[in-house]
Amino acid sequence: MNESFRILPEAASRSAGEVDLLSLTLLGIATIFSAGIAMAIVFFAVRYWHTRDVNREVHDSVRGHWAIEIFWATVPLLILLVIFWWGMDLYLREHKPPTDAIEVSVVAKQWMWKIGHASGPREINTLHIPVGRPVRLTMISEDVIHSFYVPAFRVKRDVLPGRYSTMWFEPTKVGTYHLFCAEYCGTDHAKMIGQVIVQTPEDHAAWLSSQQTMTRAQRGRRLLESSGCVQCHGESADGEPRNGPSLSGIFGRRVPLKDGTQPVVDAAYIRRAILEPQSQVHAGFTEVMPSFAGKLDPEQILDITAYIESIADATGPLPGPGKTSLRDMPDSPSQENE
Ligand code: HEC
Ligand SMILES: [Cu+2]
Repeated sequence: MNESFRILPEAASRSAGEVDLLSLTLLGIATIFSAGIAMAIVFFAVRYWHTRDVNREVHDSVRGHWAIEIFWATVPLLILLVIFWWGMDLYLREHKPPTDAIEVSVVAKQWMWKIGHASGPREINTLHIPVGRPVRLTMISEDVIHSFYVPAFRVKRDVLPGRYSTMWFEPTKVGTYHLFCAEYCGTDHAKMIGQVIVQTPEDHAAWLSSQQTMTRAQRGRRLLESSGCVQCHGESADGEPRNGPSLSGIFGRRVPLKDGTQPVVDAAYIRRAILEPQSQVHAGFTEVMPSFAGKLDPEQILDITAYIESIADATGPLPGPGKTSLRDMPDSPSQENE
């Protein structure tokens, strides 16, 4: 395609083509109707200019023409229903990430994007991803509302303080694409830009292994110790669980709460459990957990969440503080490297 002139940005994700087709269809339909109506106005104005003073009632022969009434009510209805169905279908597909998506966390703040990969590496204003794999972003802001926007992927989603938002896409072309903040967020909003670097799977694997970090889950495990969570959530010396519920095997399951509800444990549940423990008390436990608001930042909470997710299939209490080392951790790549 001609690089020097484009009406639309490059299309580099799986859904980009269909998003373009839908918006061009809408534009086409709107153009046909607007042009048709404008031409009819001009045509009738000219055609009937000389009869403008004639008494209308005499010539009003169109009134009560049922065929026409039904025609111009049903045709637009059908067109609108097709647009509605297509748009809704695409929207729903765009909002349901495939289960095998690569997990990436995004923490926005004035004025930068902090990106975290499940396998450990963190980057700022840059996102490295492999081509041909769906990527799911879990995003949160440290201050005001931002919006994560990658025009080449045709995706944009607000990044909110105090609440996770998610988004997914599947890049289809190797290359470097613009990342913008699409929500005015203060003085340097215009500088809150970055790059999405889509690599071949081999290049991406090489990039990941060149990064040499703990995985997010490993960092999360460390935080459970350094923040004192294991005091209550680990196992005591005599093997009895302590006064907090075990964090093993809870991710993705339902937990019974004191108020009778049974929410599913997801990232948002864990975040609330850490920041507002009194808001959702596990049935059968006392409300002794202190809030960690202001003590753990959003990235640390995401790391802890990654750890709890990594032990989603485990049973029993967390290993006690004395017994843990990184070697005991599930799927730790540093073991292979050693
Ligand atoms: C003083 C003891 C104590 C400490 C310290 C503590 N917790 Fe808790 N935690 C509890 C108790 C008791 C509950 C159950 C009651 C409730 O839900 O508030 C709980 C509940 C939770 C839950 C919800 C689990 C469920 O089954 O509903 C999570 C997640 C959690 N804690 C994570 C943490 C993390 C992460 C830390 C450290 C940053 C931590 N806790 C520190 C006592 C503690
Ligand atoms: Cu911003």
